[in-house]
Amino acid sequence: MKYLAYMSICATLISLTACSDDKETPNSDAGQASALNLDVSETAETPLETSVKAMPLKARLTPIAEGLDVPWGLAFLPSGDMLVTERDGRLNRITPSGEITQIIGTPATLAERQGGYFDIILDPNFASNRLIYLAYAKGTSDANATAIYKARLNEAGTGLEAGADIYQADLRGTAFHFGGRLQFLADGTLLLTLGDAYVLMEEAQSVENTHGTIVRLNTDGSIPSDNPFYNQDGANQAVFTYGHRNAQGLVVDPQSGVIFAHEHGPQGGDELNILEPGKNYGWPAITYGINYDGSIITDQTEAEGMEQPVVKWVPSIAPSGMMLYSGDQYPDWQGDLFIGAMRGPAGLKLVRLDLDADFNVLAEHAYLEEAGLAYRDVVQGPGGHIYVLAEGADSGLYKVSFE
Ligand SMILES: [Ca+2]
Repeated sequence: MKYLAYMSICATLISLTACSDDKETPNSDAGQASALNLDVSETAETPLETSVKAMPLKARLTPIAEGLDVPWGLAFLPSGDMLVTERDGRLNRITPSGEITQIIGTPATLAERQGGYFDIILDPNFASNRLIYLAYAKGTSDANATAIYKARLNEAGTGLEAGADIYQADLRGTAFHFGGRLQFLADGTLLLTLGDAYVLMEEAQSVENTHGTIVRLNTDGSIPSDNPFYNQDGANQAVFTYGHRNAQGLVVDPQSGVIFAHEHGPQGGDELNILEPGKNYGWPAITYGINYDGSIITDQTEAEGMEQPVVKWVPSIAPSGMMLYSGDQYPDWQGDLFIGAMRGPAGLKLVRLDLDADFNVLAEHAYLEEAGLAYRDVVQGPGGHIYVLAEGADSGLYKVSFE
């Protein structure tokens, strides 16, 4: 019941300001010039739930590596070093003390508008095979696609070897809305989010192409024969779910197998969804958002055969990156979702969704709002510590601590 009340309050908060997900970069001048060692009080996003847990109240950012240009994806190596992509086409290995090595042997990318390097993840057997998967924009301004490059990180951690594309989604003609988040399922298959290219929104309702979908692949790029549309005439066999706009966050709960994806709405209407194979998540037939010019995309917010989000953000927060916390550093937060937000000026924050054991959202909390940074990715590191990639006046890799 509390959750229904929250949904109804949100629905009244339609904003007429622009959504940041189509900007090149978020406001870089919002907030404080320095993000270092800020003491920032936690603010509850929703007043409906007063937590009775004793929990840390102050978030602090400690810089690990600064000066990164649109850092996009972060993966921890077993050694404790981190792999960090920069959107304009660099892959770095960064030590815990902040020493940066640019990795060579990486693929050429379309570093334009929202295109470039996106997410990076390690193979589940990385410890023995040293394989990595990089999602990136491939092609030209008018003919490009999100692709996955698979390669072996050399022993020295300085270069990629034996690299090749294992997958390329359908071609589009804009450099917007590429998706680009990667996640493994427990069965060893790989999910990749794919955007609607901004101008191909209607195609998100078709399973005959990959625009506005999330696809499921084997790690050699072949398509699992138990994909939901594998045997449907005319369908693109890789499609796992559809009706998405531009999903930039994807996590899987290793215990239950539940899959969360969030996506940018247009103006208003960002969503968190729970994915199930073959389901239609509605874009653009149903949405809680409107066009940037204030005009209506559709007055429909629900329809038969289309899924409802478990959370919607009106106005938009431009969500990016997502982590399901499981660490011992903050035991009260085990099973909660952390989500980066990039919509300036009010939506520059790290969001924590307090979930119960059945994945109901009990409350939403915001941190680091005064830092003036946009959070592109959030990852749990060794020891249950939390790390973010941030953009703005002090772009970089930060450790977040709560005191
Ligand atoms: Ca939807």
